[in-house]
Amino acid sequence: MVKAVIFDLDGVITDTAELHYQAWKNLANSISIDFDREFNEELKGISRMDSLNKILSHGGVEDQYTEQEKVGLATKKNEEYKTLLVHLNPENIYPGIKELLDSLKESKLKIGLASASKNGPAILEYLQITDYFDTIVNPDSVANGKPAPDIFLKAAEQLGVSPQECIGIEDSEAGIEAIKKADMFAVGVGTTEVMKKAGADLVLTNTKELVWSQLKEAASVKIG
Ligand code: B16
Ligand code: MG
Repeated sequence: MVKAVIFDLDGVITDTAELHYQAWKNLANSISIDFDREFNEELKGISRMDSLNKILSHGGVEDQYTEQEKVGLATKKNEEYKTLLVHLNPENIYPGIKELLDSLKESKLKIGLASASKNGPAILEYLQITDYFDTIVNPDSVANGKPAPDIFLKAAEQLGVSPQECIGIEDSEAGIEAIKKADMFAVGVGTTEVMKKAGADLVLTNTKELVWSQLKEAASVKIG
């Protein structure tokens, strides 16, 4: 039986990818690295420091910065990102998400957040949906980021359910891989080709389609 639903944040609950894009682009351009939307796609679900390392190697300068300098660059990006986050409000919640959260609460399902973002709790506050969540995993508390299963396993542990009783919802390839490695039912929101390739059990093209009765039915084939 499904006992919990574990959400990714960026790209599933709201669109912070555009804000990450703006902040990373400014940072990259300030050190003479080109940065476009296509490259930004590769950073979805990837941690802040891993994102910076990808950007530096994209610019061919990964060996030119000390670890301390890299922390400085990541901090600079995050400071700008945080100034963009303050504009988030409940209108920025993706379609269907609030309805899904309400249905889950009514059906007494547990709700968890498994986001790679250290800004996750602040984003939930801006969106005014913190109270729906029974647990939020601190990404610093797990050894390996997505595509490793750690953050989803930690969410299940914190919720007191087994991974096999969980549905995970993700928009990134790395995230779907993480859910599958955690032995959960994976719902991918995105293009069928990409999500299927990553191993999603159910693919939806829009968050509007995240309807609890349908998720439950799809997952019951595997979870029971
Ligand atoms: P922060 P998710 C991820 O969130 C984003 O997709 C990714 O682009 C970002 O680098 C990462 O969070 C870390 O975010 O810099 O705020 O700690 O998709 O796992 O919810
Ligand atoms: Mg995401």
